[in-house]
Amino acid sequence: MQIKRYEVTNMQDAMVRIKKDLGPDAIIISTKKMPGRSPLVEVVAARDEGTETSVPGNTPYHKKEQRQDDVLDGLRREIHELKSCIDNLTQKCIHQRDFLDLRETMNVLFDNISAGNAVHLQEIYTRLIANGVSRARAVRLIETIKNDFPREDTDTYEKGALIAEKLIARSLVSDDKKGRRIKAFIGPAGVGKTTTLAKLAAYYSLEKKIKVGLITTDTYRIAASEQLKVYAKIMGLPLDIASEKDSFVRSVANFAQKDMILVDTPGRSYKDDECLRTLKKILDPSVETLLLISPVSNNNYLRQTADRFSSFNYDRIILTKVDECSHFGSMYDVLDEIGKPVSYMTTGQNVPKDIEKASPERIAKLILQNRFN
Ligand SMILES: Nc1nc2c(ncn2[C@@H]2O[C@H](COP(=O)(O)OP(=O)(O)O)[C@@H](O)[C@H]2O)c(=O)[nH]1
Ligand SMILES: [Mg+2]
Repeated sequence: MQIKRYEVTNMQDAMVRIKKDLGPDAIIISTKKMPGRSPLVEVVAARDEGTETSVPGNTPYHKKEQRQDDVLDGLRREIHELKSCIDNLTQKCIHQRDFLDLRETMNVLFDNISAGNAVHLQEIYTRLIANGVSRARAVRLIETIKNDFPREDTDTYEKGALIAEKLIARSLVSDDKKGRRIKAFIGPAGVGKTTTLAKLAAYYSLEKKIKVGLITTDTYRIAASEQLKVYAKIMGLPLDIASEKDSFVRSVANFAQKDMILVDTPGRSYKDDECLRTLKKILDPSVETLLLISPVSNNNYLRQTADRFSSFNYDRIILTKVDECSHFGSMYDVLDEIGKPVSYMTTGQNVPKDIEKASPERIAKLILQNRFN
């Protein structure tokens, strides 16, 4: 490396001299004002010995031209890429802005429609929205209450709310299909799969006196299976660990005498596609899959989770951490879109007691009353 020191009155001067001495590839290492009242600035510049000096006269003309062309080509490419990035972003922003504008307009429209209703119906509408129900859905509910029921059945807040609750319950799928022998608990990391499995294992084995075997496919985290091992030990239930298809089939065969097999799955992030693919291979269609989601999550996240796991064609939903939820209405849209029955709700961290059977009526109450007890 060649280093040179300059004392100059301004940086422009410095740049001219550095370029002249060290060529265009030189870099400035430091600039420092000289001590005292001196107007001079000390500039230290350097040039890597490996780089060619382009001091005029040192570089053959055609080589310099070639290098300039290369640099320009590179710049042109970058400008082109940047331009298409900006175009894409602008398009996206326009779409998003249009979408937000449209949503805002629709919301105003829905509020206006509601404002034309009797006061008690407006109150039900406001209540639904405050609980997290979308305006579109709330308007539809109120319109149905107003148009499809005799006036004397809906002329007070209480009567209207009761009908709203019934309509919500009617729109949700009830859990009347028979469950299967092998049940796998799937869902995002930390949603409560292992805890819920332990609660149900206790319920079926201790209360219902059913012979239960446990399998965990969660071998990704070092302590993952330990949590379930502890529960299995306390309940006196056998636990097998199976991280791939063959060992899973063996474990199921080991539990041939069991009435029910509960399967825990990894708590890794489900943004991880590889993890989902492996799990999909292990759980063949004969396994009943229960997707765990928590109404604590916002609407978008619930929708994304439902989408990510859609390839499992899950049979049932379990709502977790209901005790922590403050807006039960936000799950309504997603539950309705998913169209699968909710079989259980978990209501706390205590194993085994914090779990209860769910029903459309119970969920409708949650959505309208916005509290779970
Ligand atoms: N408040 C509350 N916490 C819960 C509930 N279910 C599970 N948890 C907690 O959520 C955390 C993650 O649970 P875990 O079963 O390990 O989740 P997994 O990663 O899906 O297996 C633990 O601290 C649990 O105690 C619930 O119903 N309510
Ligand atoms: Mg777990």
